[in-house]
Amino acid sequence: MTLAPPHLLTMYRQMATIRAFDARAVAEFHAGNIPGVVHAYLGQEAIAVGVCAALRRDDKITSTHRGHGHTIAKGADLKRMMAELFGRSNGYCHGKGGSMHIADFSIGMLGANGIVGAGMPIATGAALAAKLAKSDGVAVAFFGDGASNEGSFHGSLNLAAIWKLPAIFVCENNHWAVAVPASYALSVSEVSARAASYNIPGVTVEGTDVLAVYEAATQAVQRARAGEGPTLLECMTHRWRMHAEQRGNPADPRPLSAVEEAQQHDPITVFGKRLQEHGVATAATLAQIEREIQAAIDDAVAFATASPLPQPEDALLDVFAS
Ligand SMILES: Cc1ncc(C[n+]2csc(CCOP(=O)(O)OP(=O)(O)O)c2C)c(N)n1
Repeated sequence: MTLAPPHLLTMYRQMATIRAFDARAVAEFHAGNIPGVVHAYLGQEAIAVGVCAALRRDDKITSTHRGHGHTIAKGADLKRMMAELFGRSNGYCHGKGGSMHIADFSIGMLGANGIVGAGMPIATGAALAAKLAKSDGVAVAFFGDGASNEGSFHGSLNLAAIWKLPAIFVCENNHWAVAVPASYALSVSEVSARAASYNIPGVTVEGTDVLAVYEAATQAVQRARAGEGPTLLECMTHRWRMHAEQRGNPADPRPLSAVEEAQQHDPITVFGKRLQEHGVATAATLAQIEREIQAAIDDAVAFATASPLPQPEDALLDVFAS
């Protein structure tokens, strides 16, 4: 473990915060308190945290429909996020966007996105902007294995490659796109193999190991900042919940043995054990972090609940640029 203990503990705290946030979002959805959709990031926490730990605050990210983890890892405010999920006026989009439209430009979070694959061209544009501004900023696009079959993936990688843009394409391969297995939908066994078509590095890492993700992301970031162009980083992972929460809890169409197996190797529990083995934290330290996170999530839900609904007469506010 080459990182300093405070950094390691921050990574643990962020992973546990994402877990607690989305576990609560799932519960609040089924309690009828969240009117829109919730795509839980449970099980995938190590990817958002490992990648964002390699970034600066002014670096840019684009996210997906499953975006709470990326948003939290980039440093977003839990209260404004929860209020947005609740459709309340103190939320990030004043309650008009919901889970899939959260953005916070002040931390370089350019937006979640309900359109599969749509974050990649946006991140490519942000990387072009950084290059034209002669800054050493980088832009990261998170996306799923399903999105790697979209035209936006191929167009983005090609442009980023020919223009040597400081872009990092992070594929979260959880093996499923809704109910379609990657083993059916992908023409390759690993998404990273597609990097060869664009003459850029393609790397596959264990996406449940936050330090493995961090190391691979750090290399990609160094390469991008040095003007050497984009990287395709594929992180193998498992989605613990069904594609999206649904009223009435219908059965998950996937065979669940792989998920149950993955849950035996929970990325947060495994990382917590490693921290204890290396003397970075005691069980009591981790328990204290968990208590602080639970209090922060309770505060976020209380903030969301107390926040007023948007008013009908404000429907067109914040929709069009003035
Ligand atoms: C362009 C487009 N096509 C289809 C959909 C419907 N849809 C929403 S999520 C999803 C699956 C995405 O799978 P993947 O990219 O692997 O991400 P994951 O859900 O596994 O995180 C689909 C097909 C959509 N929102 N946008």
